[in-house]
Amino acid sequence: MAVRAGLIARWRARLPVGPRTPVVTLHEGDTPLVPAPRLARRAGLGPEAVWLKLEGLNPTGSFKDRGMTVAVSKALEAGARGVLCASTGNTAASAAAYAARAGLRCVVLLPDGAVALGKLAQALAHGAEAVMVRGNFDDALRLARGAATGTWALVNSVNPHRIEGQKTAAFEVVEALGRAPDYHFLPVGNAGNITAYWRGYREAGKGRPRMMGWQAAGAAPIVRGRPIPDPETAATAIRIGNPASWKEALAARDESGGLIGAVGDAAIFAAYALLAREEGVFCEPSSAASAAGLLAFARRGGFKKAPKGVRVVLTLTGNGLKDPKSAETLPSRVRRCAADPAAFRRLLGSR
Ligand code: AN7
Repeated sequence: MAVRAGLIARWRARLPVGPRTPVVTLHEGDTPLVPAPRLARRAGLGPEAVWLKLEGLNPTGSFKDRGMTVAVSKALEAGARGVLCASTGNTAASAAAYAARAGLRCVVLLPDGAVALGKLAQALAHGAEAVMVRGNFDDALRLARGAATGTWALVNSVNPHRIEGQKTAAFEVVEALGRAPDYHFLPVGNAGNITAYWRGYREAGKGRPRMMGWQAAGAAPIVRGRPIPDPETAATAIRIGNPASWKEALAARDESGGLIGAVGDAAIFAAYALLAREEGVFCEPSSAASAAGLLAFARRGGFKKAPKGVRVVLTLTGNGLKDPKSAETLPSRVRRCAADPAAFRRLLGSR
């Protein structure tokens, strides 16, 4: 089989597709799993303990493509004329790209003023019709669910085909490590992805990690045990107050012996900077919630009883390039220089 043929080609037998399903693919999946030795050291673990699943290297720059290839293929098979979603940005970018490829209309409902620039640019570039909702993601999802009838297919993660596609990330992790990791850290927003990984690990049948989900402290309904009417965090991808897969996330947590915790924006942005500076990996702020969660868990002694040879995987869900405004808040060093060799030499010599 061709390298990176797309995840339907690769995992067809484990996905809800048949011989008549028209496959809409951008050859998503097969993302790298890279070691993070400096992050591991900061967590008090050995250099081969912590691995990063770089989902930002999918075609539209996030893990959403795994779900979207299946959801849009199934929508086309069912005779849909258009796809519809609410989104904090990445789902919209992915839906727009796959809809463009399938020749379907795409309407995206976005919380007005709370979507990262790159994601909006992607959705518009692919020809999606954007609707800016005066409200948050939860309001937008309510509108989308209410309107998804007839020839409109809803491609949010309440669509079961999304979860099916996204579970393949767990298959890849198991393949890369030879077994499931002991812990899997990931950010939690609408809680589709934690649901998908947990299903994937169970189906892969090579061990079960503790599922370690992380919400932003200002948008942590699962941690607080109640919906948050006005979620707030600069990690806009996970600015969600009433996750659709709440029950499934609790099941993943409890069946795996894991936890769902909260990390503040300061910790999220510190982890975002650390991954970029020390590991050479530029993810978006929401993705860094997994690394912030790892450090918080380690600091409170979570790995005290961890076996030697413990394996920890973090999903970095989206690419840092999606959110240039957040990147501008990172400590940085910029100087101006005349277009003159002597001036530049002087500048190089000074710190
Ligand atoms: C980078 O695009 O909800 O818990 O509408 O974009 O499965 O929702 C995005 C979520 C983590 C949370 N990291 O995953 C959307 C949307 C990134 C994200 C999450 C999202 P879920």
